[in-house]
Amino acid sequence: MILATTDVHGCVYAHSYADGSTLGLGLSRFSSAVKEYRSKGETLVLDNGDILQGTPLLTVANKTPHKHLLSQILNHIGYDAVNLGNHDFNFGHEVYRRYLRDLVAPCLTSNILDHESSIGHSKLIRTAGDKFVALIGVCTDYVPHWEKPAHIRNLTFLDPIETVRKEIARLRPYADAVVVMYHGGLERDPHSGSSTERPTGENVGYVLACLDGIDVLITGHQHRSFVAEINQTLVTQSTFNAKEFVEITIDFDLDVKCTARIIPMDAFERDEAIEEIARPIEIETQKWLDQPLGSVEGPSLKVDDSFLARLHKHPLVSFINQVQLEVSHAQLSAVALFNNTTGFNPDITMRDIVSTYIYPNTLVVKQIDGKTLKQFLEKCAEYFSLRDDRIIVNPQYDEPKPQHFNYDMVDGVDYTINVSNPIGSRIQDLRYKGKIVSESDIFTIVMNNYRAVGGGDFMMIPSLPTVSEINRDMAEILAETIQKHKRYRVVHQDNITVIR
Ligand SMILES: [Mn+2]
Repeated sequence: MILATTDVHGCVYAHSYADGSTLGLGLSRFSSAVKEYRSKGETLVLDNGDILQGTPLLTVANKTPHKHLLSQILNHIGYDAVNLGNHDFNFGHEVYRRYLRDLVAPCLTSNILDHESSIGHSKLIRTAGDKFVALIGVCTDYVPHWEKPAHIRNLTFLDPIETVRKEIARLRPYADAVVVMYHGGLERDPHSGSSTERPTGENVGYVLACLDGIDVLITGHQHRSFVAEINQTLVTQSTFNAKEFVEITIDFDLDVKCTARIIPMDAFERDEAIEEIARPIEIETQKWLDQPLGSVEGPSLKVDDSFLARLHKHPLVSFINQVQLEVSHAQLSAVALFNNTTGFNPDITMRDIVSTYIYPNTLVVKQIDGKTLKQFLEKCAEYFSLRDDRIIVNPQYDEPKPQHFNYDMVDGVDYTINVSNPIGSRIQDLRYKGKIVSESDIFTIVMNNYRAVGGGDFMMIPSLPTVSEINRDMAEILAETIQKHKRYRVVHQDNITVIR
């Protein structure tokens, strides 16, 4: 039996850091699951990456220069091997190196080179008496399209398809079964095979599944749940935040027969032993989250309906842009509301900030001409579409993966999005200080580092000249701003009109 987690995103405890409510997720529950399976028989436990980022607990743990908390937890659970995901590079070299150093389980990731040598290596594991399983791990090579250059300095990302092909050729002769973990998703529907996205190379799981010689392909990254068979390869993906895991059975009698099921984590109780290991850092995290920082004055920054918050540009957007403009001295500022944003109460604590600004982003100031600004806004305007004459969210931003964080709203200019017009010609009446923007006008614009390297397929952005970089976490910048002012005045800009 194999149990696999993917996209755990720092979820150890079964509670919400936003409001303390109990949730049916977390590695603490997974630990109980592993104990139960192992009491019944041999069980290999694997993780497919994106584990180091996503909760305040991990933000604190990553900054604590001791034995890495997650390594201690994975050691206790008894993981057999891990793979790395794109978010595992978010805190730089020191953090993922410390995580891997302190982990008993080997790292499999063989398509990322650190100074010419591979971060991880494939493994042959003996199981079921005299059978050998080859474990191969690769990560999407799209990481440089999202990550801060400093965090991936001296790293080389090789093509996952070529790497897997080579590893299969090398190990297949010695293995009874080949299991590949790929921190990436599927570019096609797993059942029908029809294309579901532009072929950027971010997700190549379908092509991988079609390679000969793989028995099981464990995917991730898209936070989806499915089990499918593609080219006689069993392909799985379980969703994020340790809400589920995949249970895979390999039957070695009668050739090799593989089956899998997605198991919800809420079927298992929390394991006190895991929570005990995390306790010191959890206490520190809760203290940090409850720090009162100050208050904001002006319109409410609470988000009740996230569709309306984007359609009518919520004051929360004005607030974040206002802070970005102040700290960067740029003329324009772009920001998105992340998925499931709840916003701020008037008295703001660190808890409000980290549950609203969930990514460890920094800021970059780019120089942009009027023509490219228009292209940028046109790309943003793809977010909306029409159904029965009503404005809705373009379904591509919901399925297969929610990507509401790719709808940026720009302050410093006024503009109208006409959703009735075809994609690419929806921006109207684009003005800077009342004057229509011409193609040759030049501005400075501040945005997060993800967007600055083109994240979300904003292909017009990376080649723009960089004016400056502010290498501090945006959550930290927001906290400092409020702390400095005690009472921070938000001036809402009603500058974006969405019509049909
Ligand atoms: Mn992920």
